[in-house]
Amino acid sequence: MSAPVRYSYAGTGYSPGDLSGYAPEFLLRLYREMLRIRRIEERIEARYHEDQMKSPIHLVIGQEAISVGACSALAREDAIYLSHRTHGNYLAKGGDLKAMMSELYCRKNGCAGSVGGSMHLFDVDAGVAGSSAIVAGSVPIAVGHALAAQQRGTGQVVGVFFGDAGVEEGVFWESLNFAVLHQLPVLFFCENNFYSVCSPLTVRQPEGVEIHRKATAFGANTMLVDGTNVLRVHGAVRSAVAAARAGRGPQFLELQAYRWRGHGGAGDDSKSGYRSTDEAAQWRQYCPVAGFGDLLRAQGLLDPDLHENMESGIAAEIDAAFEHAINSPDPDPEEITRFVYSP
Ligand SMILES: Cc1ncc(C[n+]2csc(CCOP(=O)(O)OP(=O)(O)O)c2C)c(N)n1
Repeated sequence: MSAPVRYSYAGTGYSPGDLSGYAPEFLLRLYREMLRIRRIEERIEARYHEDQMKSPIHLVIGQEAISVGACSALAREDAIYLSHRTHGNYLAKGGDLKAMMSELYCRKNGCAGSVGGSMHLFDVDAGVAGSSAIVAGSVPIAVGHALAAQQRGTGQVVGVFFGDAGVEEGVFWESLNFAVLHQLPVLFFCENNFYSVCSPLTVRQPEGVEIHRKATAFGANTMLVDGTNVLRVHGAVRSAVAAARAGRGPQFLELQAYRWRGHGGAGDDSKSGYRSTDEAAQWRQYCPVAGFGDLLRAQGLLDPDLHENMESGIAAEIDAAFEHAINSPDPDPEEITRFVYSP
């Protein structure tokens, strides 16, 4: 394999020991949530060519264990901020699917009133406090939210998701420094999928430099986590949440997984040449959803009937969400400039 990935810790696979200490209902919930995200993404992808979803999209297939593992360790009152690759984290935190689909179809009742699209999902009730298409743009906002939580003594922790390119923005390091200085209750979730659009980490960062180690040098508590294993993610985030809530300051987690689809839009981009088909095939062996399902089956926790039941329930929910979005009204033309600021 021609590997641009220099220090992969991901793809360790699932093992029976991972399950110990977890209730079967919780394990099945994690599996169902990952499966649900995968099926929603597949449906979006399958219908994107119809050109009715008037929003750019960034699919999260391959990274579901990060969304579900992290959000299952957060309380509903905790807040998260997202990057442009929003769907998995929004859904895992409890964001409303119908409102998300209406937003992708640019309908009036979309979660951002049709003016945001896929890169600007939010659901305040579920703690999805905001998202930004500007790389690392959400990071200082999340840190500000954590400062407010600390000053008000709300007990809330704030998580912010960003990709490996997020740490190539100055504002990220300024924000991390400020968070460490003030020991803020903020969790930095760096979803390292090894690419920024078509550029691998190898052409962007010096050899031998690991992202989490740079964050350690800034004084943050850091962890390197296999982001293809939902239980490793959950366990790491649970301890990070406990530390942040106990006043031990910001926690930085580098979560490694692989983006299976192209950077944006629908479909596989493996023929475009910036990464090898071998590399993509290697990573597919560590499917976060199938790997966990196989383990649950091997341990007698998931049988064909239960699986079929999950699949049909998810399919019905997706059908209803698409129908809701497609049949919802367009925004009023006179509203189009409502939030536009022009001096
Ligand atoms: C400040 C800024 N610079 C450049 C871009 C263009 N851009 C959009 S997504 C992206 C790559 C993001 O990669 P990463 O943060 O690793 O997230 P991923 O897409 O891999 O999830 C870039 C460079 C942007 N949106 N904002």
